[in-house]
Amino acid sequence: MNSWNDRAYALFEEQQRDRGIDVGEVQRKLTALKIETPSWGYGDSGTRFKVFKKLGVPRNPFEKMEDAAVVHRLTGACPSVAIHIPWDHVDDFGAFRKHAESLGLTIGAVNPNVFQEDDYMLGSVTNADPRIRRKATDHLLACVDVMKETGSKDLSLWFADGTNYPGQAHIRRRKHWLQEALQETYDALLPHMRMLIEYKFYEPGFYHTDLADWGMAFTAANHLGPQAQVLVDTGHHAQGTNVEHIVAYLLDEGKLGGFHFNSRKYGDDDLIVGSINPYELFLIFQQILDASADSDEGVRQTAAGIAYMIDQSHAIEPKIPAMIRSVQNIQTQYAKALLVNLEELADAQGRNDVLGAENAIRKAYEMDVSPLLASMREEQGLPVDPMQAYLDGDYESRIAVRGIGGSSW
Ligand code: AFD
Ligand code: MN
Ligand code: MN
Repeated sequence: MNSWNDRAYALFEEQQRDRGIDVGEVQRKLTALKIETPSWGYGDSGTRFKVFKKLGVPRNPFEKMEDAAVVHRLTGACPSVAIHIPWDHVDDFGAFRKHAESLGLTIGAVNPNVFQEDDYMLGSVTNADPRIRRKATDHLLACVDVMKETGSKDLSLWFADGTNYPGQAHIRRRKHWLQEALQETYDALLPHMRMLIEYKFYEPGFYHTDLADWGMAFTAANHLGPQAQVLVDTGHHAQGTNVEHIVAYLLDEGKLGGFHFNSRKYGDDDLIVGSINPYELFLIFQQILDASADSDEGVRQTAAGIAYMIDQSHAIEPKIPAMIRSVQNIQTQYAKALLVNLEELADAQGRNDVLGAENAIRKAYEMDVSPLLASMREEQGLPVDPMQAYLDGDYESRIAVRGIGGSSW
């Protein structure tokens, strides 16, 4: 590192040593944090009002992998890519897997799409028409078959199913139809696979959504069994929801399977994670790190098995830089959470020292972790500033030949 970084790191290490924090251990855990990027985050996407098409976005799933490989090459933190079916349907998933592997990537979670065909206007697995429920369930089963070819472990389920008006549909019958589809799909999973059930409190259903909150997803997962867990999308909660409380509860119940990271101000805005409320992201990681140190092995295992996935729609910002920024924001808040002295915190909590416990958390959040991030990247032979490294490079100009017209789907 340059002399400034060296001096900053030396001061940082001394500051942390004096607080009982082992910076070497912190850096090891920070290096071990792997973040899955979404194939759909590289293609054109937008809002229901407009998709602003960008020059050079991928024209096919293979090119999405090439863009994802750039993010991984510059950050060292993104070795897997989630795919979305049929947006990422290819004739030969074995060849697709080999293409990803040739780029230093693996194919991660498989996301079925049962929300974009006309048949699904009034619901997919909860549709009153048994023909449509069958069609949707068959798609879920087909995605399990894709997982067998891509070597994926996680089936990541989100349903747009919901209604717009009171009385439109029978909510309890829909609950049973949903569970039937989940059960049939769950029974098709191989022993190493997981089903991650995602919830969302509204949109596109504006009156009710069949999987509207963590409790419904938790209950559905519990009815299925140990290979079903909950996926927390950080943008899927009503205003003011305490997301880190949900995370703590699901961790303690062994049912936190993963995240879809993004930021929200008002709705499911799919903004760059950590850009609106970085303290929430820090507090989520603090709960995970607390669970990682828990005396209960099951809680520790749940924390260790979390899939950290980004799910964002970069409507106005350039795709690859937005993904790099997202990864940097995740690493920054995780690094800060690693600086919480858990013994100091537990001691203050045990003494009902309100301000002491709050301070034990907040002061870690207020610390500058840039020397640690620089050291971690330097030790891996990575650019200390991955964003600047991308901007200084020529990848953006090289992919311009793709023209305009690529899309997420
Ligand atoms: C939309 C949904 C949900 C889902 C994602 C990918 O709100 O978050 O996980 O699309 O299918 O953002
Ligand atoms: Mn999501
Ligand atoms: Mn969403």
